[in-house]
Amino acid sequence: MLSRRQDPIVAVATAPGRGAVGIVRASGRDLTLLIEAVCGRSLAARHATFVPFRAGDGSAIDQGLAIHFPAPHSYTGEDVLELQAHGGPVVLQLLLARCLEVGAGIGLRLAEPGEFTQRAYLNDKLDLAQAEAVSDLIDASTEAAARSASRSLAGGFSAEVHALRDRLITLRMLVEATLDFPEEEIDFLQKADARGQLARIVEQLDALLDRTRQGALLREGIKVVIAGQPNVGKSSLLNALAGAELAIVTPIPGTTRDKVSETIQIEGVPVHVIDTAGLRETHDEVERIGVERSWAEIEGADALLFLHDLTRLGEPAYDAADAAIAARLPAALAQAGRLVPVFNKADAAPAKRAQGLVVSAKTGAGLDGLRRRLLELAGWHASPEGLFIARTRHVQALRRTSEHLTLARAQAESADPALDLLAEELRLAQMALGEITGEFSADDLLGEIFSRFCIGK
Ligand SMILES: Nc1nc2c(ncn2[C@@H]2O[C@H](COP(=O)(O)OP(=O)(O)OP(=O)(O)O)[C@@H](O)[C@H]2O)c(=O)[nH]1
Ligand SMILES: [Mg+2]
Repeated sequence: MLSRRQDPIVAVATAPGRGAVGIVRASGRDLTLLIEAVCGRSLAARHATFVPFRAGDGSAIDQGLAIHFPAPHSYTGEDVLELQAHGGPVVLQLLLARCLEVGAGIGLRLAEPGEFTQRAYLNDKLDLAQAEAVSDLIDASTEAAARSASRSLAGGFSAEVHALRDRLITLRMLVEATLDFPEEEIDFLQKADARGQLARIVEQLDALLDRTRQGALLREGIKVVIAGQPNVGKSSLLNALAGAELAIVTPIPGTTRDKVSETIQIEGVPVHVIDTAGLRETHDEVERIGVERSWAEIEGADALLFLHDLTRLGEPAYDAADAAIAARLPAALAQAGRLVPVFNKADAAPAKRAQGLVVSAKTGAGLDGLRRRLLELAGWHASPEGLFIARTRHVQALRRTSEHLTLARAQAESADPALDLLAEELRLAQMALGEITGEFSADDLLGEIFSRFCIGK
C-alpha cells in the first residue's frame, strides 16, 4: 500500500463556477490506466490531444484537450494528466467522478488543498519559499503583490537566502577546521579574516531582513480602524479613501451599526480599512452591539484613526465625550505611535486649528497626507519594484538567524573567543535560515503551509 503522500490524486484545478474552460488534473506515479480509460487511447508526451472523455458505458461526457506530462517533467515531478473540458460545474464533476471510478484500482483519491504543490516541493521542483509564493500569487490582492510573488516563485528570494547560506557555510568550514587545530586557532582565524567575513554576513542579512519585511508588508498589509464619536464622518472617510460609496452616510448620529471594511491600496501596499459604529453610550440594543464590535476592532488595529469633528471642537459635551473615548483606548496603541488623531470636516471650519492631521472627507483635502502617514506607520519605505513577496514566517526566521549571528559575533570579537560556542551559533544561524527554503522544516510546519492552499493547486 502506498503512503498517503504517494497515492495518486485528482482534483478540479480551475475555480468553481462557470467558465469557458475547466481543468481536471491528476498526479501519480503511473497514470497509464487512467489515461487509456478516460481518453480511450494513449497520449504523446506533452502534446495537447483532442479526445472525447469517456464515461463507463463508452459514451462521451465531453470533448476536450488531454495532456500527459510524464514524470519527472511535470509540475509535481510525477506523472500528470490534465483534462481541459468545458468549464461547467456539472461537466467537471462528472469528469472527476469518472477519474475516481477508473482510478479506484490504483488508489486514486481526491487531492487535499495544496497537495499538488506539496508534491512539487517534496520532489524538489520548488523550495518552500517558492511553494508559498504559488499560493501568494493566487491570493495576491494588488498588482504589486502579484508581481513580487511571481519574483519569489521564480526563485529570486530563495537565491538571496542561498547566497547568504553559502557565505555562512564557508565561514563555518573555517571555524570547524580551526577547532581541529587548537594550537593555531587565533592566528588562523585572523589570517582568514573570520571577523570580517562575519561582519559582511551580518550586513547582508540586515539588508535581506529589511527587504523581507517590506515583502511581508506587501503580502499582509496593515489593518487600519476608523473610530470616534457618532457623526464625525467615519463612513465618509472610508468612502473617500476607497473612492466608492461603500458605507451609508447620513446626518443622523448612529448610522453605522456594524463594521464595514474595504481593502485599498496605497503605493501597492494593501491597507484593510475598517469603518466602525460611532462610540457612545446607547440603550439601543443593535447599536450597543455595534459599539462593542467597534472596541473589539480597535484592540486588533495596526493603526487607529481617531476621528474628530473639527467644527465641534471646543464644545464642552463633545470634548468630554472624546476625552472619555481617549481614556479607554488601549495604552499600547499610543505608545507604539499607532494612534493617529484626525480632524475631519476641514471644509466647514476653515479657521479652526487642531493638533493632528486635518482632512475633509467631503473635498478630499488632506487625504494624501493621511495616506503617507499610514505608509509611514506601516514601516513602508521601499518601492514595490524588485521586491519579493514574503511572509511573517520568513521575517521571524531571519530574525532568529540574526540573533544567532549576534551571539557568534560577540564570541568572535571577545579577547578570548570560545571557538566551540562560535561554531555552534553559526550552525544554529544556518538552521534558522534553512527554515525559509525548507531545508530544515518540521512536518507540522509543512502541513500548516500547504493546508492554506486551494484544492487543485
Ligand atoms: N462638511 C462636511 N461634512 C462631512 C464631512 N464628512 C462627513 N460629513 C457629514 O457628516 C455627517 C455624518 O457623516 P458619516 O460619515 O455618516 O459619519 P459617521 O462618523 O460614520 O457617523 P456614524 O456612523 O453615525 O457614527 C454626514 O451628514 C456627512 O455628509 C466633511 O468632510 N465635511
Ligand atoms: Mg458611519
